Amino acid sequence: MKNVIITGISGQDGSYMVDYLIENTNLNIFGAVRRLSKPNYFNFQQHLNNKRFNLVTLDLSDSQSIDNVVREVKPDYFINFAAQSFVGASWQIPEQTFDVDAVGVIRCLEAIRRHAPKCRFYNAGSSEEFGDVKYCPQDEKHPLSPRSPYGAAKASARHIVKVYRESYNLFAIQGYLFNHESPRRGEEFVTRKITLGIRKILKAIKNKEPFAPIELGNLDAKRDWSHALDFVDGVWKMINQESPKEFVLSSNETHTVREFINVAFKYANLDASWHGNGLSEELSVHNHLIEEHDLKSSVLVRINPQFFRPAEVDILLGDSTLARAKLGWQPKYSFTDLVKEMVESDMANECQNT
Ligand code: GDR
Repeated sequence: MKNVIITGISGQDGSYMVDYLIENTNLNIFGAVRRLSKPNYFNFQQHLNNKRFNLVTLDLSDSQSIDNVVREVKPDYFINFAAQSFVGASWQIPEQTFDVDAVGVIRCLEAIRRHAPKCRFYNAGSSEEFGDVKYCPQDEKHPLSPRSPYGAAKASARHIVKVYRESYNLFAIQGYLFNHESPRRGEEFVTRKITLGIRKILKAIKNKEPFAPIELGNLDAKRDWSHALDFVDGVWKMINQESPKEFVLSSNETHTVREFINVAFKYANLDASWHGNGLSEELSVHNHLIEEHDLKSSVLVRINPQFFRPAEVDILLGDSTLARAKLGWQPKYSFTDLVKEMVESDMANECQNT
């Protein structure tokens, strides 16, 4: 039986990849987590008793831990979803971001080169590598021009993956993944911050309590959002090609943060409208609802300059034509399906791990 190492399994992509491979393959899965004083098994607890699932400790900032696991497991596949993945934080912790997201990839490649040179390696790449984009939509030929320490680290990782691929003849690739979300998305990312904020507001309304608005930064940023479930399928197809080619995975649509908010509030059945401009822009509940529900507050969303970034990627719009044609990859979720699922999941799960 073949072995796969997946890192980052407590997070969104790693945990969905475990689900996907348990369901669709007979691989032995070595799910890697970093040692934490308070372990976080929430997203993969459903597999803990599965004979095909093995939990291993591995830290991208520690080459010994990677070397040990790769030497023992001799993987056929290594899928690296571990990262400091929050762009906003990468200005506060630039060295740690670079160490984990770029140098950590060298550590994985070195271990593979020494102990499992036939192993297929996938590293999570990002549309953030395109940065201040030169043309729309962005395809595989778009130049790398990152705007954040995170984007710079991922672009460096891309170069080192190519260097190892060519120097040692490794099957090593880094896809270009545009934004991808789900009910398992981390709380600090804008989509989940919005859907969790809606949950809090609805709860307050139900309990006839006042509520605090959701505070956000740049509402004009445009992103190409997909469902993470579609992307783990794309990554699995990418790592199983005959030759190591790197593809864009994207929905091929772009929406502003403001549009995401509008659709999310629609699915929460809260009639609302925007007022004001710039830093004073606010989303408020419609007057008829204030009277009907005897609301104690009315502002749902407000701008907080704290959430603006030192440098922003204004627009991302992917072109995944090649992945669709060459891998036969076809995403199943639309933008509205995604927003609906996230809103409904947070409304239903009042006592999740958040
Ligand atoms: P992003 O995701 O940086 O695109 O990276 P994020 O959800 O953090 O931001 C998307 C856009 O929303 C704007 N924004 C806010 N963002 C956050 N987090 N919080 C806010 O309050 C807020 N207000 C506005 C941001 O400025 C930005 O323009 C994600 C990550 O998953 C990366 O790891 C991945 O590589 C890329 O997607 C593709």
